[in-house]
Amino acid sequence: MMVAPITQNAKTIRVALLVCGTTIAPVAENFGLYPALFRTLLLQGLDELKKLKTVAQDTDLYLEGFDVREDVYPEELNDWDAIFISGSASNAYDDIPWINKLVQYVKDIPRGKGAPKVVGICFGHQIIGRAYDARVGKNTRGWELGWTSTDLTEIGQKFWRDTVMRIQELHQDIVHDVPEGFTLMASTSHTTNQSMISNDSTIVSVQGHPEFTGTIMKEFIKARTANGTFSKELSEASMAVVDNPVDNVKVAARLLEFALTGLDGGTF
Ligand SMILES: *[C@@H]1O[C@H](CO)[C@@H](O)[C@H](O)[C@H]1NC(C)=O
Ligand SMILES: *[C@@H]1O[C@H](CO)[C@@H](O)[C@H](O)[C@H]1NC(C)=O
Ligand SMILES: CC(=O)N[C@H]1CO[C@H](CO)[C@@H](O)[C@@H]1O
Repeated sequence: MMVAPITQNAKTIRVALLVCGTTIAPVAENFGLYPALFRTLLLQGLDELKKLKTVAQDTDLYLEGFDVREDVYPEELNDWDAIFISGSASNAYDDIPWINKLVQYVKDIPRGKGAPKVVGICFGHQIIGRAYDARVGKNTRGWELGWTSTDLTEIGQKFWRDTVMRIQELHQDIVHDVPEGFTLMASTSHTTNQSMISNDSTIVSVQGHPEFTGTIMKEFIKARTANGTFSKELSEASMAVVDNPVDNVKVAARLLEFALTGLDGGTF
């Protein structure tokens, strides 16, 4: 693990990624593990913010992964602009030590000025749900898989600056409630709670995977169809639309902007 070269340089956006799982071999070989996927995504988001002139042209991104399954966490929370929580093949509701510790860690992250923003992706979204006392569990509708257009709520439209969020999905677990003090931002008919924001604008979560492209998604579909996780029908239906356009870069840009300002900055 690299040591964080944290500087006082305000032009570096600092993201600590809590790594909760691994990608599958064909994805790891070609695109890397979660830190590499998130670095690629957020760098694209940063380029978008530069194009929009939301950030200075010499703004940089520093992202470091912390393997929370091995009990590795950032040392100093205030070193970071945002704490991202990754996806995982584990169940967010399982009563096992590393997951229980992660839930407690998320609960304990301070929520004031100067504290890092918190961003949960897929499993990370569910960990945030659990940390704030929502019920988390399996969806009776089964897997939501591949390219999906999620409908944005009024607050979601303001935050994500669109009417839909098109994103790759890979989950059967869901957050059953919107926790108290949070607002729903996106829904599908399969999964109501696709994205949430805390009312104090310090925590945002997304059920889908902005770090997955269609190419990456295809590898997951192939591997998990081969091992019997996905039926042939589900696999074929997902493969048919897997290359549809997604909003990954826009989502990344908004998450970085959120990391820098949240609502206090008036950019909501
Ligand atoms: C959070 O915001 C939502 C939407 O604005 C509101 O319905 C809800 O009552 C708020 N919750 C709390 C605890 O303030
Ligand atoms: C199928 O593979 C995935 C990893 O791609 C793994 O998480 C899952 O447990 C496997 N399922 C079965 C039934 O082997
Ligand atoms: C507030 C809200 O929309 N809650 C929903 C979250 O998702 C579950 C399961 O899909 C719904 O039953 C809740 O109504």
